[in-house]
Amino acid sequence: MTAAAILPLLASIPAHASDAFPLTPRWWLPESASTFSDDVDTTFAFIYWVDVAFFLMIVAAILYFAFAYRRRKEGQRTSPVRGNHALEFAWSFIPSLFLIAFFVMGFRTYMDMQIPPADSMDIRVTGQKWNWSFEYPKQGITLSSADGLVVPANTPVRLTITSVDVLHSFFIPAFRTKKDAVPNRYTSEWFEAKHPGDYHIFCAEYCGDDHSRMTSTVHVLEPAAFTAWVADHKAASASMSPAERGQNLFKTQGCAACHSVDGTRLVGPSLKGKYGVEEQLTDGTTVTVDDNYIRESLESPGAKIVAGFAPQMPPYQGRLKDDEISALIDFIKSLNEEE
Ligand code: HEC
Ligand SMILES: [Cu+2]
Repeated sequence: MTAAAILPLLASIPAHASDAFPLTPRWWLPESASTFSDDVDTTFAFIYWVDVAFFLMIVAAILYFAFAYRRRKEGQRTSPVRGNHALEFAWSFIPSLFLIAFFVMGFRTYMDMQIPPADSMDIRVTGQKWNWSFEYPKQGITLSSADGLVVPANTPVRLTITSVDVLHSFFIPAFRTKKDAVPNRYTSEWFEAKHPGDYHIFCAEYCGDDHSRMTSTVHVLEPAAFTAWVADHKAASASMSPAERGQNLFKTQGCAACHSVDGTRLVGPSLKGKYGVEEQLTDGTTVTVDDNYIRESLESPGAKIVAGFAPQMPPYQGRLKDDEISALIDFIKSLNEEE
């Protein structure tokens, strides 16, 4: 077979590999919910079944040869094999056709996954111990892990991902998409969800104590429902009091991952009823929890460490604006009134 014969053969591998290969084992994979997830599964399944076939052929050959050429008499030798060009050509050429097919299928899907369409909607994803925050630059909305990532169906969405502390990895199994969140660097991934629904988000990079709780959900809405949601969300945030804004920041800035507001001890102390209380510090001194102490806790958390806790809090210096710090203080204050 010449190159002229092989090229049309390769071109005939369908762009959407899933159309060509019906043996994809859907039952052992997560739901396939993005425009390229079927292709990822099919590429995987094709490689898998080819491997199964070769495995069986090789094991069968091993068993057959072991039996056919077993030593029958003491001192018996088999005649030496001097080589067989036709056979050697066949076992090099046929597998290399499979390798080329793996490459073409994999490369096409990889390029699909790497290159977001030009009209993609942008969302920023920021990982931190142990929260994902989702920022919609055009819509002016910020969401936390607890809110989830809200996106329209049948619309390409491009995520620009980073981390403020350690390595995390943003993983949506149903969309077959996963990218590292790296401090001081942006990575990106994109997807187009095929239909409305809720899908898991995981952090796929071990990142400390509460790594396993660094989960969230993608809420895929019909495009019209998404537009309505954006309008509702903006109206609701416009009418928020400072304490309510603080409550929102408390979620989107990841405070809620380490601080409860109901008295439960997490990685950090609960902030319920904290305001105005005398706090015992590790160096034996005490401090009153007031506006200045809270501000200092945010800007340089290492300055005063609460007794019984590890210095795990990340500094928020430069990440929170003045009015955001004030809103957070108002929220922490408001936790006293609720009692
Ligand atoms: C990665 C976990 C983590 C995150 C995220 C975090 N904190 Fe903390 N925080 C701690 C820990 C642990 C302590 C106790 C040790 C210390 O004093 O540094 C603490 C202490 C504090 C204190 C002092 C509490 C006291 O009892 O005196 C305040 C106030 C506070 N954090 C507020 C916040 C706010 C507001 C945010 C979000 C902007 C936040 N923290 C984010 C872990 C965290
Ligand atoms: Cu993580």
